[in-house]
Amino acid sequence: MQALIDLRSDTVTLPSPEMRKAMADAELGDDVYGEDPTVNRLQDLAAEMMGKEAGLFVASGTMGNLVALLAHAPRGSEVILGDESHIFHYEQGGASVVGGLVYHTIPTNPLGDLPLDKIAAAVRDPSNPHYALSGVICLENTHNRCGGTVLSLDYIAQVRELATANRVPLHLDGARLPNAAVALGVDLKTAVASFDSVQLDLSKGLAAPVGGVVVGSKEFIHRAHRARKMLGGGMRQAGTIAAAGIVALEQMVDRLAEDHEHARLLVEALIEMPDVQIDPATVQTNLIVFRLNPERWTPSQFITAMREHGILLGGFGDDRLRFATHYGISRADIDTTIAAVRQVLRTRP
Ligand code: TLP
Repeated sequence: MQALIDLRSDTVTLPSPEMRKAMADAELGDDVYGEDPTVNRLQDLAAEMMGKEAGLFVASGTMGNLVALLAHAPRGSEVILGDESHIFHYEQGGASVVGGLVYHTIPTNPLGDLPLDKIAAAVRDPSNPHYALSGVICLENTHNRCGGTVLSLDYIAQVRELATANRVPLHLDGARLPNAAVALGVDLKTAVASFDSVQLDLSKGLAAPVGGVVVGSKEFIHRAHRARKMLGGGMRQAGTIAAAGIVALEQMVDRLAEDHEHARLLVEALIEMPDVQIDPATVQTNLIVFRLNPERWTPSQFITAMREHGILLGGFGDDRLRFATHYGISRADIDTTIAAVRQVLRTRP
């Protein structure tokens, strides 16, 4: 049987041979005592690459965002974030459940940015006792549900100004920050210079098997570290997996350009096809979010038909579908996918 071409997500990536070797050879200790040299090395490397004082290894992107929100925002304060953000949609309201925080959502523009006037209006007047305090503002780069779109440095700088003027910290859900940096043609440090804290996933496009890193000031990381322990994220000999994270940061960032090129080739073919509805302006990195003519296809019919051709793709539970290109996908896989989409769409004359 032919192997499946799995375009559901970049989370399906398997570790590179270099990662497997680094994992086998990793020097280990008990990280709850702060004694795992490999975890410490990963945390220092992540902090250095993102130009922050300190880093923290976390089990997942969800845990990274949660510890960051808990570290920034006092109980009862508000998390200002987009209504299309991953934190709002897919993280089970963790900041409310665990931290007593309130989500204050703002409408998201189609390319993933939040209107500046809406952010400004969401920030509360701290002198008025009717209001909750504003605890943290969150952006997402690249933006998942908007199709892997990239926020410009200029836009981010404007949000920074607003956050500074209102003394509210600014957090980045940078699950796919490396994709954003590659698309912008800047290093990670430049891409996150405006943020107080960042959560970056090692297990998406960078292909490490598990985990992410959170970076920020020493004081912030101290609080995030306490929150991680409360959540059960003290992982003992975690160097076994952190070792792959080091390889991910050192070797896997630049190659993301290849995934972006594959996405571009795929979208160029898709826009020519009948029944496919897609705004090519949203395809800026490795994600392709699109719709099909609803009179002819439901998303689940299309997913099933593609699976019969050995190709997996995902959806958002509404009328949108998603292809994600990644480390496990070759140029030949893209050609096979294009041919399969053509064939499947032809089955409805
Ligand atoms: N995204 C996953 C699914 O949860 C949807 C995916 O396949 O795209 N922030 C962003 C922007 C994300 O896209 C994700 C994962 C996370 C955070 C959470 O990361 P994990 O899955 O490691 O908890």
